[in-house]
Amino acid sequence: MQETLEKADPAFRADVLNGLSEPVPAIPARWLYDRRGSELFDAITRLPTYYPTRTETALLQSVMPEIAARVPPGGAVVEFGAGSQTKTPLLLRAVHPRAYVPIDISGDYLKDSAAIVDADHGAIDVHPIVADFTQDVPLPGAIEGLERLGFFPGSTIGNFVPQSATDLLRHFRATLGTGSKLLIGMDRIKPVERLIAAYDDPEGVTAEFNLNLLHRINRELGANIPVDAFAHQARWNDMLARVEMHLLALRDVDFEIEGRAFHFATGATIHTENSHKYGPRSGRLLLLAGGWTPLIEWVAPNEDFALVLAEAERDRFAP
Ligand code: AVJ
Repeated sequence: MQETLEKADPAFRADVLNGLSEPVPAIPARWLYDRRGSELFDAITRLPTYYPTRTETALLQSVMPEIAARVPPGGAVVEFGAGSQTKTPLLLRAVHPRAYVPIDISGDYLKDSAAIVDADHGAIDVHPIVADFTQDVPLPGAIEGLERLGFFPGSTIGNFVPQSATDLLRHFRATLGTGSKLLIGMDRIKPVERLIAAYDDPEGVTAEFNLNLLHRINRELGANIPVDAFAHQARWNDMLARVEMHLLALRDVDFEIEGRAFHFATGATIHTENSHKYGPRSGRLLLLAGGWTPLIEWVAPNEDFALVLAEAERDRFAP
């Protein structure tokens, strides 16, 4: 007990205890991604019904020459997140930057970022930064004067409610500076059956991913949640244009976290993640609201997924 409590991240503890005490019980999605959660998410990206990763990767691959034509070589690519083994090398190979700056709150994930690049990009300087990219991040002096391209793939923007997404985009603008560009992936609104299949796969991997959060709470906060009393649930919220993940109580359940008692009645849920989907105009309006002017947009077959290249224009006195 003593040991498990010592390991607990105080921010995790606070988010869980406060989140479960709210009128609409919810836990911020970032806590889904411990080591096991990240492994499970990785497995999700390979599921037949989870279309976003393979769709975005194929789209990136096909539009790289067009991106390269709009981004001069010798600049700096700043990735918000630690980078993926497949998407990041595609971009670096096409754009030929001088520097690559991955920003992630977890140093663990950043350790692999240098390896992503070093394998076949000896000429690129890697400057990993351990920081929370939802805030302004001071960039290393070494990239001063280099043109900047921000990279935010994966539809991670969809995790943020529009108000936070707007704030996030404004922080990106402050971090990268006026005149910089941003390449961002956004998932599109599509028929509900396909959305639900992507977030409630027949293999049960997303269910395991969601339920892992309860195992994590038990392990790290010394709780006694009966995990089998909860089921994974994926819902489409049409008004807010998002897929929601919940943990649904299958029976009346009582448990304790660090001596605090919680009760969930049958049918009550813990909201664990949002995945907002955008139409062409709502996606571009979000970017504009966050201080980014869309320059060009590429859309995957079936309009399943969009990549937008946007620019942080100088503020204008008049339209
Ligand atoms: C990593 C936030 C892009 O919302 O599609 C996938 C996370 N959750 N299946 C997404 C996720 C359940 C994913 N993002």
